[in-house]
Amino acid sequence: MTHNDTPPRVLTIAGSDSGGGAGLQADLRTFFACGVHGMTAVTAVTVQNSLGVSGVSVIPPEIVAAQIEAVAEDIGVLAAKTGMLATAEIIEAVAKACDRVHIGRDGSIPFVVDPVAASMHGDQLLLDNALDALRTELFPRATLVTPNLDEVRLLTGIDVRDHHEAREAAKALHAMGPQWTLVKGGHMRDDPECVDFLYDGETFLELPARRVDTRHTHGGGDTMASAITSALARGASMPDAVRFGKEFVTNAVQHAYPLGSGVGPVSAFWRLPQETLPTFGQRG
Ligand code: PXL
Repeated sequence: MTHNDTPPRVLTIAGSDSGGGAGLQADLRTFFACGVHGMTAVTAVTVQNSLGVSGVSVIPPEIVAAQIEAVAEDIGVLAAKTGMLATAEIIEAVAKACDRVHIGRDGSIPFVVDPVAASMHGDQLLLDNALDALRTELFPRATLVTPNLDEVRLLTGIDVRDHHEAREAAKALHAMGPQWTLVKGGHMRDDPECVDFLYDGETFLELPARRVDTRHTHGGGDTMASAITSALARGASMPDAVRFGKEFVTNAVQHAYPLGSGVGPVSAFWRLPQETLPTFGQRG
């Protein structure tokens, strides 16, 4: 590819994190590091810093849908993902817009649904009554769903404590309609291998990775789903895309940096060649 060739185009349907750690800011950073052109359908603006979320303004559902259609019709979308969707009305509008532009399992465009429900500070990013819409409107359209264990509990009622329960949860989620299910084990504190379970309704692929000891993991789920989406846009099979995403996020957690006085973000910078940047001095 020369510098003037159009790269693969990917879309994130997600909320803004003013602190730049998670949400669409993490998605765009990851897309860049994965060599794809990132586009955004903004669902909500959060007022946020490293200490948590102190305000949310939700975008009108028809504006979310219009963003999806505008970029799909002109620029084209090779793969899409969702992050914070905020309300049932937005989820319904996203489902309809995706159908119109063939994003999702019955269209031809891979669709990764990251069922974001809360921040790691426990701030609510999805209204309680929107869980049902997520299950009924988006899961059947998803090529892949990527819940962490907190989201697994909200969606299935299963409180996963070991690998057997993780597999049972993947089966319960798969019955809700996605083509592939990824149950992420990062929140299973006493598993040193952070095993993730990828399930297609028949077989399990188990993906272990080293556990990194850091409290700075803000945006980890967003980063992994974005890396997977980028790989799918580049033509990877689902197992290869998920292996790539797992490797990407493990390195990003390894390079996580402190920010403000709270929780810092995982870093997509690990993939950039540092030596190409000139040194200008430090402003603190
Ligand atoms: O990491 C999940 C997430 C997604 N989107 C937004 C967020 C967060 C976590 O804080 O703020 C906007």
